[in-house]
Amino acid sequence: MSDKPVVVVGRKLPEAVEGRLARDYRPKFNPEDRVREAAELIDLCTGADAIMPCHSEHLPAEVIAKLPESLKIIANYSVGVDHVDLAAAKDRGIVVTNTPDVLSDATAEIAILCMLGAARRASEGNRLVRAGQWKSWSPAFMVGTQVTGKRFGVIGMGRVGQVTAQRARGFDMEIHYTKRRRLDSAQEAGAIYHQTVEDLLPHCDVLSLHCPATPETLDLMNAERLALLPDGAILVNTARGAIVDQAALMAALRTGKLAAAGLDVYKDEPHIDPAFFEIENAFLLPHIGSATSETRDAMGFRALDNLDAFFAGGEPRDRVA
Ligand code: 8YV
Repeated sequence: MSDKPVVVVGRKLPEAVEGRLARDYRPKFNPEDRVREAAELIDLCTGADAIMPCHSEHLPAEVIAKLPESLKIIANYSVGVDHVDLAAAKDRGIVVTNTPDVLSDATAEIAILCMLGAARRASEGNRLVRAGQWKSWSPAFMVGTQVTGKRFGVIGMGRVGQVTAQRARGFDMEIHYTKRRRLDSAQEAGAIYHQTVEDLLPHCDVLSLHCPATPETLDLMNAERLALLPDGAILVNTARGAIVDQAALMAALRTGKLAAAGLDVYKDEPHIDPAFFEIENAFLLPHIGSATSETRDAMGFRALDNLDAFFAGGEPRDRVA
């Protein structure tokens, strides 16, 4: 009988990642890539030492309470950890890790795509062409918002926020941000700091969200805060759907208070509110912020590095609980 730790693997992972899992652990893979509900997940964890979930596997307190005594670590294949009740894990002495840094570039690319897709009406244009409905051209045709030289605001100037701001500088945008603790001047790289979200919002021609979903940030962008943005602003969300009050966002898009929104994340994914489908000035992507082959591999290796460190008796680099 091998004494390699048993790892429940949440979803189908890249070949190289599954290869390393098979070499160093006794993995319980998910070849069909099904999203497992709580009862099945708990059942699978019987006798397991670790679980490597994605954000699609939900581990609230009631699930964590039913995990077996043998389970010692939740090594997330994600940077966001809002699908795990960290306090409940901590209470049970279960270590939790995530995969920061490795997905910052890929997510920043999607944030810029969302900004440009929203600003330049990419959904509308794409739909029109594909439907064979592009019949004429005129100077007034599909006029959008130019972002070059405008103000780019960031809520949550962490790893992804900083990389995204750097990419926005490529469009000569002036960077504004808010964060609980101000960055040092090297990290700020000329970005203008605002102490509160309310102070920041009037300065954002484009607002990009990069803060985690926590009870404090639930519906952070509500009707009152959306109203503080300049008329015709653009909202970009590649962080978590929970941060935005979707009804308020849709209202702001319908009235034209916001010129457009570029969204990669939603509440209750993948069952997004169908009201979005009718809103022309929303550029919508299906949570693909980190979906590149390089990044998927890197996320798996980072999660495995955390598992390796833990089972070698050390402290995993990315411990969050
Ligand atoms: C991932 C993400 O695709 O890592 C995160 O927090 O939101 C995504 O980019 C997903 O979470 C993988 O589990």
